[in-house]
Amino acid sequence: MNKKLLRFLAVGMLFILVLGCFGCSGGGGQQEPAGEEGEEGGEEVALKSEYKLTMNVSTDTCWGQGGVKFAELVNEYTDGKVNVKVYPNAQLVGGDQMRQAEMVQSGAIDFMLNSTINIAPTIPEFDVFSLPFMFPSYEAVDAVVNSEAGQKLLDVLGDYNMVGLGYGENGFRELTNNVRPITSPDDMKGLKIRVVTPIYIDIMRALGANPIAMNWGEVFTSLQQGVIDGQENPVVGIIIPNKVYEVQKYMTNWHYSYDALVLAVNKDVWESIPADLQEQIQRAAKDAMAYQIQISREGLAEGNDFLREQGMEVTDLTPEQLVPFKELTKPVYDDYAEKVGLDIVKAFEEVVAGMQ
Ligand code: X2X
Repeated sequence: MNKKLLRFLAVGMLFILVLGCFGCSGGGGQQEPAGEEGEEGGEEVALKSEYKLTMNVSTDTCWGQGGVKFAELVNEYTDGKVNVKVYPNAQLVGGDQMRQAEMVQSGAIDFMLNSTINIAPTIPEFDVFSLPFMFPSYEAVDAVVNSEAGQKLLDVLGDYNMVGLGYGENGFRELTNNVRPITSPDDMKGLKIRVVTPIYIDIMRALGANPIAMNWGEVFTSLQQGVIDGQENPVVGIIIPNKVYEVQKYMTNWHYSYDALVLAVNKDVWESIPADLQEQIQRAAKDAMAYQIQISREGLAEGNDFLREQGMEVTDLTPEQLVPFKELTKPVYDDYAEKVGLDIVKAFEEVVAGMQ
């Protein structure tokens, strides 16, 4: 090897080493300062080359499409300066869906588009959305989400080192099973129903079912293998895109629990982003969540027809049929209202009552 070539190689190695160290200095190898000049005072602002967004579901779902839309709009509105990458199927938490909120709180993940169900184990206030039969209609949901009460709940994220950017929608959770049609609580006796969190365990127990807590990633196979008899999730948002109809025979529309989504970001990450870009990200959040809610509601009637065509027996419970379900779950409502905080529950109830 001649001297020139040796010198060239040595310089090259040094260059690679220096670059490598730069990559490490941001912590966990995630941060690569992009060296963007801040507008105010010309100070250096380090944007990450990639901001991670976690979701529990696939990009085929309405929820997942909302996450993808957000990432696209952030890129567009910030002229490519901010790059959000979507990580679906809870892959950043090894499928452990309830850990996503604490990972964003700690800064291990930057953004989440997460169901309030998955957030509640970290922040109990978020169980307010899940209270049984809290919301009689989409109008009531919209009124709450757009009210001061809805905003106050988002603000609670601040106590957990996060900033709420807006609400999306998973939807009203409906019940599917493989054993029999359900028209009264008696029909639920002994059915093994997959749920996520304690409030749903208590609701199912109050109705006589046998709840089994399980991560979403395991549900399809467990239904297929008969480990569980049923599950509950929104029709258009989750049941159809995940082909739950292939492994379930009966569906009951009972609107017993509404599942909101929350788009949030780690507070330190947020504060490291210049104000003009924050504004664009906020705009992207607003537009993406409006789109996400729209697609979650579109085609609900057709969705139920589709499920019938796929061989499911679909039952819509009447207001009279719902009465015993409401009565039996009232103690669960009251118990969790205490855990949520009665001020928040009351504020939600007042908005809902104002709609009727
Ligand atoms: O696990 C579920 O059922 C799902 C996908 O709806 C949530 O993440 C709450």
